[in-house]
Amino acid sequence: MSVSRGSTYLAKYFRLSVPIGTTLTIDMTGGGFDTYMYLLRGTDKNGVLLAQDDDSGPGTDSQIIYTTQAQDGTDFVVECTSFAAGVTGSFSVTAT
Ligand SMILES: [Ca+2]
Repeated sequence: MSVSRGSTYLAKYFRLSVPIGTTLTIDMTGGGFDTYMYLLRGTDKNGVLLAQDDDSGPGTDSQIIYTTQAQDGTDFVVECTSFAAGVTGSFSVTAT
């Protein structure tokens, strides 16, 4: 379930660890559903929200570009979820 969007939303969480000052480009590509994505700082799904995105990628896909700041530390969590409740499907996520 999604901490950010509610219990009726699919959510998958991925941890990242990157140096301070890294510009992250995170793309979530939906397999036929409208994606939504959050970037949190911290080591779990209860981290502090840094950014969120609905449709900045192609179509209804999500993209977040974020440069990590000193106060963010080095640990981040990406929450991959859906725009609409009750949606399930496969997706791919990349961080570069
Ligand atoms: Ca979307």
